Amino acid sequence: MSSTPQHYDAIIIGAGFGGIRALHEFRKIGLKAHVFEAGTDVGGTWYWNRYPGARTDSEAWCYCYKFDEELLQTWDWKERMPSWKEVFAYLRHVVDKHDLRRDIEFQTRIKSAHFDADAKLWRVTPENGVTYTCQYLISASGVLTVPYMPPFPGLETFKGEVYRSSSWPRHEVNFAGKRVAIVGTGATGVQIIPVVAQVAKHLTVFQRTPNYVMPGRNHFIEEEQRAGIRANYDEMWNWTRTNPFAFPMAPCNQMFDDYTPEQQQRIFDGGWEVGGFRFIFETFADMLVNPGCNEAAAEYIRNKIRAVVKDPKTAELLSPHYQFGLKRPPLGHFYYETFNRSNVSLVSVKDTPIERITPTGVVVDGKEHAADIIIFATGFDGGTGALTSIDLRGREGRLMKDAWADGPRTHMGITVDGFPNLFMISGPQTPFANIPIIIDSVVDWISAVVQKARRDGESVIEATPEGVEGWVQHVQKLFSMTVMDKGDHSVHSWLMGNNIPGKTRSVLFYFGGAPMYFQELDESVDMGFPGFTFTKSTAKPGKTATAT
Ligand code: NA7
Repeated sequence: MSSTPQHYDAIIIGAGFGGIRALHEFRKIGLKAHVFEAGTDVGGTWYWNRYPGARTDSEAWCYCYKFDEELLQTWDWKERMPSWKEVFAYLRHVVDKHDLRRDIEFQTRIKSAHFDADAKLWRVTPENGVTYTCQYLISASGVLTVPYMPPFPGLETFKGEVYRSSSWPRHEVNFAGKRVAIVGTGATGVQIIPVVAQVAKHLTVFQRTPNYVMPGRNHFIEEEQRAGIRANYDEMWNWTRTNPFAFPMAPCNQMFDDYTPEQQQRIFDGGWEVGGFRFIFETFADMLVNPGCNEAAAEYIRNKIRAVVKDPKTAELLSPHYQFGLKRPPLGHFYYETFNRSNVSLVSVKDTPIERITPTGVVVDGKEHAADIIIFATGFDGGTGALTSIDLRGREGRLMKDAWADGPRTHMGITVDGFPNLFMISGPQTPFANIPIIIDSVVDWISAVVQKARRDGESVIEATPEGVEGWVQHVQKLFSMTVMDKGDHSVHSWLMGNNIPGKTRSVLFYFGGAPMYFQELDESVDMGFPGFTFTKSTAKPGKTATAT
């Protein structure tokens, strides 16, 4: 057996939306790329999060790839917000249609990746212990990959069934006639609760912080609408370039203070009725920066909760009182209505946290809530978790975990100084926006910089510390303009990382809007990649050509 490790031009971690798009691109530009995927199939988020009620919060026709025009004209999306099954089937189809599966190695979780500065390559080792080498390392392991599980005492003594939303089993879970407990009321819990409530004997919801849940208003896509979507893709892609959240919606230019209170209500009504994120995107452009507008939106939603939930005490417990947008607002389908059911009870664990789990239930404030099944939907170490949870080392053995101890530091959300030839897809400090669209532009940028380096005979591409410092300052400044920065810092939000005990609250996303980000990517290419160094293949390590 040869002792020389298998070498690839590029190793891609993860076979979700980002990894698949990157593999397709690298093949296109003639690179030998290989994907390592922990699951048994492609899908990423849509492989793992197969819990009851799991569906996208984005509309199907823009939560997909742009690169395959034929597929856009032939794939039949069934629902406005597709279920996990539909997205999973779509991604499997893309992979098979483009014969990508042969370059994806499944059930292979990456344990470590070390940059070898002398050899100018990455040494990548999965959990199976076999080491591979590559020139370019692409992290496509997603925004929400590493689940967070609070250490509830006594969990190991529980005699019933335990499920985690982020690693839902492949078999059907039978809730009929069972007493079910669910911990967590984020976007995931909000999707699970109405579905399980319909079949469970009793559902007890343990809520720490209420969310502003907007109506999803999912529906089947009729043939006529489908034909309209297919005829308008070019226009839609153009809109995704001008919408702050990269959705195909005409830009909203309405400023809250330009309207009378009656007009403001009517505009909010319009956004609420049409459903989905349109309550944010199609009402007022200044909702996340104008405190008056933000509070009016928050009060509008609280009034909706009061109108739906019959028990005033439950309605009040479900009503948030922090800035709208501080936590990522979930979309619900009959979420608030579910709390009017006689088989559903809400237990607030805000002031009286879960004390322990017993063999037969969950104890809060000295009282046991009996359960046959417990579901944990307790969130993720978002943004940075995927990279800080593995042994990822750049120059001089520096760990990414240490480099980001006080929060992520990136250049354009794609690269990190001291970690040459590492490119992140959906990395921290990229826009908080429609993910497949951002992925598309990021992969195009990575492709452009790699092609430039290969054309010029340069083997190492690296962000400069100045480039990174500039980007960090930039994203911080953008964040400081939002209500999130001024908002209540005690409210946990994976958007800022403070949902994880001990994690520094920091700016994990770029809040300048997708159009400005796209422009910055385009300018970077046009200007020859400022803020990066390029090392010639023949040059001694450390000897670099600087793009200024
Ligand atoms: P989230 O939105 O981070 O929600 C996690 C939930 O778990 C949230 O309600 C937390 O309450 C709750 N949680 C966490 N720890 C505890 C403890 N110890 N006790 C009680 N409750 C707890 O994650 P999701 O998976 O729902 O959504 C993630 C994203 O996926 C979502 O935004 C979409 O982009 C898709 P807290 O709010 O911290 O008080």
